[in-house]
Amino acid sequence: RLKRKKDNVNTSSNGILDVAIIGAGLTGMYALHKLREEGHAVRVFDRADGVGGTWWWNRYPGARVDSPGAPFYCYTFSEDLVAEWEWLETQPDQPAILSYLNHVADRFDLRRDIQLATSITDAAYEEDSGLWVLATSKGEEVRARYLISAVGTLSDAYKPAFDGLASFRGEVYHTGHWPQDHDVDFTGKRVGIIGTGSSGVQLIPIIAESAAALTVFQRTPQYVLPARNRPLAEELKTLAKENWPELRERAVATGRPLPKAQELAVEASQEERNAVYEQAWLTGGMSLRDCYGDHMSDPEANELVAEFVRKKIREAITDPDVAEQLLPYYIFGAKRLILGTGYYEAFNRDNVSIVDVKKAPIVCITDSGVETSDGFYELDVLILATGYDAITGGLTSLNPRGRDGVRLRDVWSKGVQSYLGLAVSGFPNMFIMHGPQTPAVKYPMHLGAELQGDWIAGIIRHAKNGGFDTVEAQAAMQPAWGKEVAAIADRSLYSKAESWYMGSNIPGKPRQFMVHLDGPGYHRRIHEVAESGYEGFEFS
Ligand code: N01
Repeated sequence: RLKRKKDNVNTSSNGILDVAIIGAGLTGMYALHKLREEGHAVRVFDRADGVGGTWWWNRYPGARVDSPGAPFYCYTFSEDLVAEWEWLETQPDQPAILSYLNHVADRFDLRRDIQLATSITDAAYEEDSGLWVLATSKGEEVRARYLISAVGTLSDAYKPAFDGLASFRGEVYHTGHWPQDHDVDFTGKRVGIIGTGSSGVQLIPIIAESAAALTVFQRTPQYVLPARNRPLAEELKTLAKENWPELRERAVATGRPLPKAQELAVEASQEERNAVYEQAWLTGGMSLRDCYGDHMSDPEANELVAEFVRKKIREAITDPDVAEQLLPYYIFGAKRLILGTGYYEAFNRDNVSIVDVKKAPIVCITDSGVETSDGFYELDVLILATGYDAITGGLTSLNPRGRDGVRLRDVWSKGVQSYLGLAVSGFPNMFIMHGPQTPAVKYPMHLGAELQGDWIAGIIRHAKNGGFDTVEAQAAMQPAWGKEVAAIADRSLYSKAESWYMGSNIPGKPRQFMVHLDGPGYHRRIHEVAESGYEGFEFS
């Protein structure tokens, strides 16, 4: 556990920060580094007791990175950092990633401007002074010229409002709020887990090893690909360290550091395709999705790969009825693909059972277990692997107030409106990193944070050099931006299923594909906007 440093808070001489950043995850940490380099007085606030954001919170056993894995799941801006850090496995686990982020915090001396264990409880733009006024959980008032949201894309844990949840007398955990101070012991216990997204899938085989009984409450079956975590090959380590600038350049231009397959599944013979699929299945990670170029654009190709996975599921599970329940029938990859280790095999164990809560929904939670419409399951431990109010939840739960006291949640009540996903009209001097209508989770996260952080530093510099105090997105730019993001999504298969990308996992949330799916195009676009003198922004 890290101790908060209370000294050395960096404000300008009048006690006003140039920039307040919310979130000390990988995004906020880069923004701090960059903006401090530019000479700004910056402070980062985070509710956690340590840096690392999602990797600080998600300590459940089995948490590991999924795509793209090491050595590419890292910052790209410093070749020295790349050279000095040793990744050991292809899919580093949560402790490994957290120690990397702690290393970065020390290496770039970030901690002196990070205030931990502090939630921002209110954020309001003050018209007269042109400042953001923040209230913290410590009772402080903080004033800053600029506000940057780096609150994370999967940080606002979603707990369904099950009737009776509070009455459950056993242990209850949400995967995103796993206990920091003790290990959870499943030995000999009757454990229930609701949710089979990435978090549930990573946890299930581990719980199965020690629990007396594990009941998996599944609403939607998933496509789970083998992670095949293994020691990272020396050649890959060397390749990365020796060619970093070129790899980085390719990642910026294409969204991936290594070349992507161009061949089309629909053009391959069945024999060729099967050989490619089998090899990709053996290689693990996201190889199966990426082994052909048309899986996520052509429904026919998508069905070919989907059927291959279904075949693998049938082969992995001994009981055909159980296998049938685990077969997904929607578009492969439209819900985020999952990397698992021994997930399907766990259902062959005598102590693991599956309950289909789409067929027989959960009615309530009682003091001793879960009641569905056709049965009761007595439990000692209940795990909610029920996901997040993704992409917007971190910011809408803060619900900042812009001009005239208007609340962001009201502005977004029928769907997100933004310009470049970076700014919202009516919220001057507020920038959002990895927010909705940006590539966020569909582009390398660290690299995306760096490019957005550099862009924000650029617009602040532009304002300062021009003698302006206020920067604001023009309302007229927003509808076109929204249409552009939606049009890209419509051309892909990602928007053709229910998923947290669409907001459909949260009751009442407007359905809207929230991710800009052309990451490289997005970054070219925001660069052009900067080059044009920030077209679409008003400086005053
Ligand atoms: O959450 P999810 P997650 N009754 O939203 C079910 C990243 N991540 O925490 O599919 C019953 O994917 C819900 O059912 P359905 C990764 O990007 C990365 O697992 O909506 N069930 C689903 O099964 C991932 O995509 C890693 O029908 C209910 C599950 O809960 C993202 O985080 C590890 C329900 C939620 O799945 C989120 O993953 C973990 C209800 N009322 C996560 N409500 C890495 O390895 C929800 N569900 C990097």
